[in-house]
Amino acid sequence: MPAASLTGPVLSSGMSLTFAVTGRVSDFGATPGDPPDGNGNFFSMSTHNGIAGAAGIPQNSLLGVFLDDTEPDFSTPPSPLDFGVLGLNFTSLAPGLKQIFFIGDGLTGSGTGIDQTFFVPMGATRLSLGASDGFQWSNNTGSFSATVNSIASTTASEPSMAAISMIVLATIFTVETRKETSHNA
Ligand SMILES: [Ca+2]
Ligand SMILES: [Ca+2]
Repeated sequence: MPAASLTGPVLSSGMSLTFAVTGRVSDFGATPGDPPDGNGNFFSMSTHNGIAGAAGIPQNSLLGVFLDDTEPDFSTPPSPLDFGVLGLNFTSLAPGLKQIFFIGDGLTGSGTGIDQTFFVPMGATRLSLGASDGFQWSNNTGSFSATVNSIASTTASEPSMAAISMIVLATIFTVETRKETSHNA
């Protein structure tokens, strides 16, 4: 179960998102010490309830998943993303519906680098965020706070080298994510 969600008309296909994430968590009830990029340990999440897990996920990192309006387990899950292959420092990522993806601190580095761009998949109406945990969903402490910036793409009215321009909307969403739930319970 996700810890925080964005829903409604704030999401649309062709939009991209960036994230600014702060906070620290612990997956075993200790003083929260792990930042949004995780703690350097990695694991794989299995697929549950129609939502694809993911491989190469940092323990205690911030993750997301896009959903449409349908119940996820009513359709076949997609293939899991493998962040051991994709890496964590990508400049952009285009996750599909129902594919859990790594967000971390939203920067190409850890606490440094440039904003990573996440493309909203076709049909997405919901974005859920949560921490990856490591084991046992009931013993987590701390929180992440994510500010989500949406960027709408518009097609230029005449052909040009820059057919797609990006416009930053004024809309900024702030969501709290708590470590009380996880995707691998
Ligand atoms: Ca835990
Ligand atoms: Ca990062």
